[in-house]
Amino acid sequence: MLKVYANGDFVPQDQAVTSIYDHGFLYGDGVFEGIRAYNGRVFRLDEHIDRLYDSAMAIMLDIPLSKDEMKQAILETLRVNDLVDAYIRPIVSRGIGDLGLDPRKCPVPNLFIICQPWGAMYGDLYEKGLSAVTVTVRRNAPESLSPNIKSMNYLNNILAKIEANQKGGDEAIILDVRGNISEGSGDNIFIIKNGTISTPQVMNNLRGITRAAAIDIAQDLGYPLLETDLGLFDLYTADEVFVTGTAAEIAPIATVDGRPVGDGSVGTITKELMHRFGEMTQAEGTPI
Ligand code: PXG
Repeated sequence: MLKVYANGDFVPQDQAVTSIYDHGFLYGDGVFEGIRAYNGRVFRLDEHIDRLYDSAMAIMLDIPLSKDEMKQAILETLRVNDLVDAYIRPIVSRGIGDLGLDPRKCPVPNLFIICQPWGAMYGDLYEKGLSAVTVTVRRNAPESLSPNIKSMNYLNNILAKIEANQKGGDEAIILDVRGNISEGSGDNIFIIKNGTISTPQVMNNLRGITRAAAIDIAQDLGYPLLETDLGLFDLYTADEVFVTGTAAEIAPIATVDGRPVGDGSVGTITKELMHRFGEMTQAEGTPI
């Protein structure tokens, strides 16, 4: 059985538990990360740790470890589980309190690090392309709950995913309250038009680490890259569309709302980016 890091100890999965009075459970009060290891190396570990601590800072949650201790705890969790290709999920919840929502009732945060083996999330869809659907539920307004906080409250994303499921789509495309494209339920979105690659600015979406890697690759290959407001028009008239995420990697979109993207097959630039991203994840990263 896999072992989970639980507040400094390694325990079997079924013993990695917290109380129903943990405000993570009661209110979704906490933060997390989704990280991936490829070929014995953790991809962009420092970036994930920085984002975890920024999410925590945004909700005034003090993580009980230094960033370096967190890094070592993540690497050690992979080592005790003998994992070289894995998905890694650090979770920091507010901790155990009472039924009142005041976080001051929770003096000690709970830290868990879960790891498990992980392969390609979308299977043959990397060749065929995903069907994406726009959903009516809007992304949390940054003035209410910033999408930059990777918090334990994912109901906004889950509502989007439910709607995509109901509509028969592989992934949801979520607009923000102004009608601009924000992101998918668990990934960022890019469109390509006449050789220019565009993605929404980070105000209305999570500052994806795969998004940053895709931008690095696009710039390296010399494609013009824009971070800009995008609307439904841009989506429906794009030559190519793809999404990026730690779980999804770079995944091509073949249809949006039943409309074929380009000729409905995976575009050439998307293929090139997918290939380069594959090389990057195999070669880069913090050794386990
Ligand atoms: N946007 C959102 C809302 C996310 O949750 C991304 C973008 C991509 O970010 P990274 O840094 O991974 O490139 C995410 C990532 C899932 C799943 O099951 C995905 C994520 C979190 C939890 C589960 O697909 N997120």
